[in-house]
Amino acid sequence: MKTALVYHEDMTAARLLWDDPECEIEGPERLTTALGRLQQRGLEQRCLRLTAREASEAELGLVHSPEYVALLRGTQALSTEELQALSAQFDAVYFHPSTFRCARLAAGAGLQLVDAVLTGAAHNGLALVRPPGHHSQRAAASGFCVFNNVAIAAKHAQQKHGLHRVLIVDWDIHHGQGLQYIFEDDPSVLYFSWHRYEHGRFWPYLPESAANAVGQGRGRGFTVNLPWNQVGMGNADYVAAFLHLLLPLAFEFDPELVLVSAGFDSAIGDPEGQMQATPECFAHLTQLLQGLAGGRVCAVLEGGYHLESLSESVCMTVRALLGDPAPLLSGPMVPLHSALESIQSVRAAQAPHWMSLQQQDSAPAPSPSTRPSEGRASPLLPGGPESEAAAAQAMAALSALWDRLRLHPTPPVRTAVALAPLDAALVLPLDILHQEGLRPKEEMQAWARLHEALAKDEAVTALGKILSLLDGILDRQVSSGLAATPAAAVAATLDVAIQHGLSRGAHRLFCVAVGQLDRPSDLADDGRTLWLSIRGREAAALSMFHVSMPLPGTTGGFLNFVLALVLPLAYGFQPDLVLLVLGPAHGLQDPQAALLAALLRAPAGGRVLALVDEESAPQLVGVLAQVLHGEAPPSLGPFCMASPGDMKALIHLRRQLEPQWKMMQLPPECLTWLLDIGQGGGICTPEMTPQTGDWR
Ligand code: Q9C
Ligand code: ZN
Repeated sequence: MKTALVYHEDMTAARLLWDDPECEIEGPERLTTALGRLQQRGLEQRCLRLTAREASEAELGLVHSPEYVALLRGTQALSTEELQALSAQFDAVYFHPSTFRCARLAAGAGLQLVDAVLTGAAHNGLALVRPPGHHSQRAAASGFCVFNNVAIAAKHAQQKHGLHRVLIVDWDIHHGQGLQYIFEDDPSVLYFSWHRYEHGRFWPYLPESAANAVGQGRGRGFTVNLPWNQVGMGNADYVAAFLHLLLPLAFEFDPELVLVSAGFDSAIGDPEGQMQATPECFAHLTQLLQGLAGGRVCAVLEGGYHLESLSESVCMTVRALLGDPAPLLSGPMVPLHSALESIQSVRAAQAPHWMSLQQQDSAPAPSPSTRPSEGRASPLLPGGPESEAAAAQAMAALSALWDRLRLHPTPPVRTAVALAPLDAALVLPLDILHQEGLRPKEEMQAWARLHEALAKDEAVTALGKILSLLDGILDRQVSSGLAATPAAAVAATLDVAIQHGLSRGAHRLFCVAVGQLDRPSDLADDGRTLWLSIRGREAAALSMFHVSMPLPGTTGGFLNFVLALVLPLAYGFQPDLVLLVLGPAHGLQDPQAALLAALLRAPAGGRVLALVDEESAPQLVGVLAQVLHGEAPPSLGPFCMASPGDMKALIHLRRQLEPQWKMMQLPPECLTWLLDIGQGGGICTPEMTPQTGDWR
């Protein structure tokens, strides 16, 4: 996996030359601190280092008017007084004699990154740039932004590389109104932005930053605005926005490239955003996006003004791009009511334009909350800008958190396999620890006596390898594993693996069992294991830790099931380990199995052990090994809407489970409404629909 890191130190030249409290936060130390931290963590050294080039005037012309480019060219020769007077013509902007060069390098860095990824020189990457770009418009600078780096990169990807669908994810805490204006009538670019909004009372104070701005003309539905109406949004809110809004649309859109307007003023500690998401959250967001576009993710720095928080968040983003597993998210995974209201109002506004939202809810937007603003009881919540003690306390808590993270370094081996030699040969080359039967023979024989299916020699040998692999994961020597066992022994092996994991001190095991596999009958329903079986005959939650559901029959149904059920369960449960078992007649297509394994890595801190039967095709085994290793899963193929039966099953489960599993939540009024249309107001009982393939 190659990750490009594009930079040029000349981008540190521009700085504020006069007194302006609004602009003083955007300084050169933003870049030097972030880069320094990447070096300190050994991350910069693992990247393909590229020196930024200047964008040509023709390239700037992909987005900006010739007059505006000429105006900027002219700033190089202006006096400080003239620069200050010109700056005052724009909103929250300052110019410096080096601004034109810096801004051309910033735009050029984005182009170089896109070229590296689309020519295959790199898989993904980050451009560390300033000035930022997403507020910049065809003929206007705004909000520290001069040229719209990401917009230019998107147009370039289309014109020079022939791409048809580009997704822009703007996770900066300000609305990238420049990006919105440039692409609002363009259905080939899907623009998603979340932003601090507070019902219009936050900069840039635009009505078009609201959820009901969905694009114009043919571009309707290709602008997605998620306004946050309260400060204090955290990890649970950001992940919920991805699972319940961005990712369903993004998978349906099926982009060929993902550009991230990667502003980190949405992270904890930032004076602009006043949000609470911790740096690891950006590793999760990045990893979730890597399921799209064959992993072609290009992140370009936008805002981020708290140097410590910015630098850590940049490191987390680069770690995820490099394929390292994301650290577990800290804090309670319970979205704020205000966040759910925002997400739901966007789903309602976008439902006419997206199949993936249609059956689930074309529910009316919830009426605006009359609740007083909520907060989380958290030592990390600063008391406001004036509360210095609270801010200091928050920073102390942050430092402690990062120290804890450093105590859990990435395991030395990323993926280990226990496979027959022939299969292993197909899966190489990876940094593989090929496990031999390292277990005491007596232990294996004891297990074999208990399980008839394990009595055969080869099953015992396989089991020995699998238990060693499990130990490797629990001891943090190995991140993820892939193992094969004879078909007849899958269930018994899983049973032993669960018992072994629990006895080795795992606190929470999440078993995702696909195919004809029964839940071990002696498994205690004590919250230490969460059992999800797929291909259950019906959708049923026998307890909050014992869920079964039929395998959905279409791409849309499968995606709903992963995004609305599997990942919310996983994020809520915070497992030590995920056991993903593909049992007899599992029915998953290779790309589906790969996506499931790839996405499950994020909530599990990378600790996924996939268990397949020995007869599985080498292609399946190969693609599972690759995604567990951090490579991107292949595309699921064309999007087909979920069948009504699959939707009903999902809604039924969500209704049963969401009181306990808060990450599954949408505002209550939405699901009630759904059940009304689904069942004429009655209780929803799912019915099986035969899997007849695509349903339209
Ligand atoms: N106190 C970027 O993050 N100032 N630009 C707003 C509110 C402008 C932010 C004033 C903030 C611009 C790229
Ligand atoms: Zn910003």
